Amino acid sequence: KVKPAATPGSADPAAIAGNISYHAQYSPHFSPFAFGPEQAFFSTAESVRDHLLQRWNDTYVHFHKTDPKQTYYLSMEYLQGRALSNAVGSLGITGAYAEALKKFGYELEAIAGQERDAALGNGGLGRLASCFLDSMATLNLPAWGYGLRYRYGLFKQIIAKEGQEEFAEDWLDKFSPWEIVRHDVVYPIRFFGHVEISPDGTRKWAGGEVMSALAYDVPIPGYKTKNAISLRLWDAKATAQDFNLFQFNDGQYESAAQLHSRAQQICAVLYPGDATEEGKLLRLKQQYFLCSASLQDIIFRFKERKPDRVSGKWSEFPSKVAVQMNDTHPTLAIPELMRLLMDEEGLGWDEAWDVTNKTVAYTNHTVLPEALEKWSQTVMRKLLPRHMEIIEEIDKRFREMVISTRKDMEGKIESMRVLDNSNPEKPVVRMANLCVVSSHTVNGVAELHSNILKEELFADYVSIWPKKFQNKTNGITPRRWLRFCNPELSEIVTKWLKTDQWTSNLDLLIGLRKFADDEKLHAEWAAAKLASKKRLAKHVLDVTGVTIDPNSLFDIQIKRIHEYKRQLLNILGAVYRYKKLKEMSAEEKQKVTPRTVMVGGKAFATYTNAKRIVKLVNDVGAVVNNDPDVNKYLKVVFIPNYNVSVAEVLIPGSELSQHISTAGMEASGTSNMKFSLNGCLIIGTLDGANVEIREEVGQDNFFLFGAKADQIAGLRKDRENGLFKPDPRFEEAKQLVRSGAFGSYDYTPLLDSLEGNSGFGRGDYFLVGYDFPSYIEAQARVDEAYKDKKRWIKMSILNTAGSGKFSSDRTIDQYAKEIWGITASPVP
Ligand code: DL6
Repeated sequence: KVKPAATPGSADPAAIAGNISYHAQYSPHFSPFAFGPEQAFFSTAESVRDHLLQRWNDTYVHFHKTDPKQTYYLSMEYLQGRALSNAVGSLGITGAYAEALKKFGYELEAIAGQERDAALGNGGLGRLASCFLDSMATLNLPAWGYGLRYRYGLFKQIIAKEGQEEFAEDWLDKFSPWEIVRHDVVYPIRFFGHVEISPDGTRKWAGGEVMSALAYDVPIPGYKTKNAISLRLWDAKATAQDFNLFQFNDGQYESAAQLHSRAQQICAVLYPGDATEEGKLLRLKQQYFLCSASLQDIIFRFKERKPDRVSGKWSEFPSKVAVQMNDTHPTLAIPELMRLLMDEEGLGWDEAWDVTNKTVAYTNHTVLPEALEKWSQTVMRKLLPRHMEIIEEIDKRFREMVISTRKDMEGKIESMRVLDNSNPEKPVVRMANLCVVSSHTVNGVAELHSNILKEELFADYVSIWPKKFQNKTNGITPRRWLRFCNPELSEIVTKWLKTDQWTSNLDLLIGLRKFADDEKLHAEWAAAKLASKKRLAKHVLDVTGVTIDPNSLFDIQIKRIHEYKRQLLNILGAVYRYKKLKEMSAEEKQKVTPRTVMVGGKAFATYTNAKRIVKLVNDVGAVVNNDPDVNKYLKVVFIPNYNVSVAEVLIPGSELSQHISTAGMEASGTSNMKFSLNGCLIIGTLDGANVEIREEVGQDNFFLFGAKADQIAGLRKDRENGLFKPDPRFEEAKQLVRSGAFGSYDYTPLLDSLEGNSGFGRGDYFLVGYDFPSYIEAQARVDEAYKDKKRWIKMSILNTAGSGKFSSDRTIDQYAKEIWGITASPVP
């Protein structure tokens, strides 16, 4: 009934309602005359997009005119989650949109819940990239993100009888209202072919197959600023010329559209399985596709902003462009920039190398050997022959440089080289080494991790380039991860700090410390937590059918399932707790702190042990939750299909969260920061960012256990030498699982990975057994602390108060100043 009116960008509820109605009628995606919640979501999102478009255009023009140095963040992953609440919140029009939707009989929250998560990422690395975009926009930085527009996001996880099953996540099932296809931003991308040498000796890549990269822009609004930046996602397509009409009419449908089908494969899924050669080739194609399209676009913009740059001003490039490689996945940006500069723009090697080196920087996100990418030289040469030549030249010049300047390092050269030819059957390119050799700066993502990089993984390079290595402790955006996902707690924070400025200056949270004993604050804090716990309990009931008690301690571990993250330690701890409860008298049970243990996360489809862990959590839950002897005191729930929007419900309702990786193995972790910000206590090891969180919130407000990073190698050695004596409590827990108490599934291989003396994945490589007793003891301290409500709430307040450091605004400000050399450029 609301009159349609095309008044884009208004903040008046009546005008907004008219604009929503306008989109429903004149940007229709559904049959007319129905306006259910789904239609309401798309029309509302399109109406919000009008605001974003205006800002995006203004920002583009402003950057064009002022020509600042700009950062381009290259990442194979972005975990954007839902965008509607974040967009209206950032634009300061949440209330106006809520009121407008009321005119149609809808609540904003319910309409926002219609949106599908954009899950173009896998875990922490992808979510970090999304938090970074939010901070770049909020800090008015000239910066863009580049990624791939995967047709299907990270798989949908369903828990069936046999455990996790994976299904395609159809986030584009209808369409995404946030993306804007740019039909005029198209670049050619070549694969295969050969290198042609012209008479003057110049080399050029030719032949092979060429497809197109087409840009889709997702506008990213800054919080309370006019700036909106771009997440530019590339899609692959072939043209009509690549469609063989003759073959098609001859009934050869598949071969007629071969290139079309190969183009579709490129952006079909994130991380296609790479067990086969085809899978490996596809992943390499994806990486190159991202790098080539992005660099062509960056060069285009460099020239567009000052057309006289077209020739001869390449030394200016690094003063106008910074490229950040998010892990090694975009490493091909290095040889691609070299190729474009030399083969397309006519620069010589030295000049091209100087420009490339001053432009690119690399962030390392893991020290796990299996995650350090290595590509077969044979595959690389076949797919990207010119790039392989360039990589060989980089390798050769690096060796020569070391030999001529650092005689003392000669013995180290082989392990530092970009090319690893140690296995003549399978020579590989080491992508991390290529990044280190070619970048001006390399950083780790938490202090401990950066120190491990400097002292172990990259120690040899440090002696050559001591200034190249930095730390940039990760951060999270306080807008999504407190302001918007936890409105109750946000209001209390604003009320007690007497300002809402903490949303863009998180250090202000420290002001809560002086109220940590205030009883009024305690009452409000407890009420907010209870409201979030009830919302969480409803989610659990909806998705699992299990009823959980909001008065029990909510204990959560949510992250990708991986042996180093040790969900197995958590679940064996719960098994031990269950066993002890079974042995207790009714009277003894009265003294127990009731607990709900929740675990969520996806296991990579081919990671068998991770899938067994998922199954075990589910099996333990099925027994414990239905055991009337204990289920008042313990519930164990597996939260299916963990993603960003599920995290937004879980984190506000959490009281204890587990960050319990084997020390030295989790580069940083970022959910630890989100939990702590929301007043949740951490039980954790001294690993990744836990170390810094504990320093900031205070040792008394963190439940620490476990071996330290510098003990791990020695402990593994001890095990190999048969010196490890397992604690009887650990044996009891494993034995109960082996006994079949949790069903008939065969857990022998999983439990056997905790036995024996050595080897990756065997011999308890992740030291679950070693840390088990101190973990159980730390959990007992948690139980005791929770009984004292006053103490617990104080600790909770002190966690929030100590979270200021972990704003991604702080992280991005440091990248901007210390790596990129860019400054804020607010739209006037
Ligand atoms: O830096 C973001 C994130 C860290 O918080 C995690 O600790 C780290 O595991 C993750 N790294 C990756 C890279 N691959 N692996 N494994 O996802 O980065």
